[in-house]
Amino acid sequence: MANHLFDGLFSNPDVSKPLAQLHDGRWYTYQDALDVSARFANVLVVLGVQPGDRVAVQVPKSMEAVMVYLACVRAGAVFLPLNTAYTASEVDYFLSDAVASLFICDPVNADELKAVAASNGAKLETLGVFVNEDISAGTFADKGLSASPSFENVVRGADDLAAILYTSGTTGRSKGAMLSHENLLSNSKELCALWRFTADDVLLHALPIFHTHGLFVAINVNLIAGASMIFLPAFTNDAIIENMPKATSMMGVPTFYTRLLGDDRFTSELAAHMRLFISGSAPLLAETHVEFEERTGKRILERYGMTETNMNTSNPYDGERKAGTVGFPLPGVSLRICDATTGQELPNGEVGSIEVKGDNVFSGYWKMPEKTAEEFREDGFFITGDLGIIDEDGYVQIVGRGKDLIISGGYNIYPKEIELVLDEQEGVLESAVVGVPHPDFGESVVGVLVGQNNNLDCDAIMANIKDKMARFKQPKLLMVVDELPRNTMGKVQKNVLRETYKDVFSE
Ligand code: MLC
Ligand code: AMP
Repeated sequence: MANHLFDGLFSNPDVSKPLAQLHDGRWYTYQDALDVSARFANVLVVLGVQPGDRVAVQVPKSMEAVMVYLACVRAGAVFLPLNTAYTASEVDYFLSDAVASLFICDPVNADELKAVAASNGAKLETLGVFVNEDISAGTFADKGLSASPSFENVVRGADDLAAILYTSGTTGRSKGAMLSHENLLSNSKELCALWRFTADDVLLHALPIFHTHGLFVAINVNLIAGASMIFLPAFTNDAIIENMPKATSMMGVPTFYTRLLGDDRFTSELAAHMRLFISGSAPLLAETHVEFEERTGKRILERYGMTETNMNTSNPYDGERKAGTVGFPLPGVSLRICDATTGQELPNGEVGSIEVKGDNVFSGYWKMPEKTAEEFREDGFFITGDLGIIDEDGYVQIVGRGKDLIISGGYNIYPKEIELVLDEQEGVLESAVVGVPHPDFGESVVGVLVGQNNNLDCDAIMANIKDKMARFKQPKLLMVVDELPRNTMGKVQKNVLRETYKDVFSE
């Protein structure tokens, strides 16, 4: 019986092929993936998960975690991955908003998260990994070992929900982007063809798997191609340099590339056999593109996407990969540049709001019909919040953001969420959060505070916000000022703050 996404992902007939080489020396074949995801799907059913139920998952990167994703697809459940850096209070919001029926977490965090799951009516399971029987006893993975390796997939059509991925918003409240089977499948099929992935590829996988890039772009493309991955627990220069000789391709955020360029062991000899380096999730500086080519003789292929839309554009595989651009709209994606206020389409060469439409675009935000309506035009185009132009050769260039967003090392941070927490701190009258250039993360967070009196204790504030938000969102620097710059309407001039603090991380 048809399960739209699963059938599309596993259309490669050679099940004996390796799917992933793990850092602990284990291998997963495609047959292993079929067996383990079936076992896990059976466990989901035993735990009472019904088609359409949300299964929230916050676990360290592992193949078992990938199998939970596939098991959810097979069981018709909605997969809801969560950044491992989220604190208990952040997890609480996601479980409650999504009304998750099951929450799978890291055994290490189970004690802390037990109450959070219980108060939201979600069953709690710990994932466990197959590598060590002692630590896996009683876990979800352990239950999988005694379940059947065959499972009749739940029938799911193109429009059925496959996943909800939360993205923060300008109001400070995270929104769940609802992604259907077809949103995910159509996009990975296009990318697989465009980037020429085949069963001969070996992808160096060092991205986290709780976001679109590492999960849907990397893993789905790999599965459709019938390719293999070297599945690393996280990005480090050491791991990449050690494993590159066995790989053909890599996907990364710009920080991966700047870190590698800062390492003398990353040479043209090391990269000579590599077929493809792809970058996305944040702007790749044109100078990084140029430096990379000078070092390796390879041109990084930059593409542009977002959680709500999967991938929208890509530089070409064969043609000119133009530095500082994100290439052309993917086949099946309509992209236009519009006047942000009137919605009027603008001619090429003019800066405006980037809007997209296609099978890749999500259906809306979970339980937020009004927010959804605000971000779609009447003719179905989604307003990305990014500002761009289409150049004379048809390449899309992102020139800024209409939304107040910071992208740090590929992670999105909405200032409002941080400001709300800073404003609550003792002695703080008001705050403004901006992103400024950072040599490693591209952009980094600076919090600018106005105190009720003259003795704000920034160290105490940093200590106090530790448990309130994920580490990557916390300001890397707090500055105290007498007053925030404002325009005549009273609005904080963030451009002035960005200019004032633009060199704080490079000095
Ligand atoms: C880690 N830290 C960060 C950070 N990552 N701070 C700000 N921004 C980040 N991205 C914190 C750590 O907690 C640590 O805090 C300190 O900064 C230094 O950490 P590190 O050891 O140097 O970082 P590392 O663990 O190596 O991680 C850096 C990274 C990682 C770049 C490898 O952030 C990463 O994998 N990013 C990829 C994000 C991603 O996949 N984005 C895709 C989104 S999908 P302390 O406690 O030491 O002070 C999307 C759509 C699309 O955007 O188009 O793809
Ligand atoms: P996210 O919500 O985490 O999916 O992040 C999506 C945002 O990342 C987009 O709206 C863009 O602002 C940004 N982004 C993704 N890819 C690129 C890129 N290649 N260049 C510039 N910005 C990008």
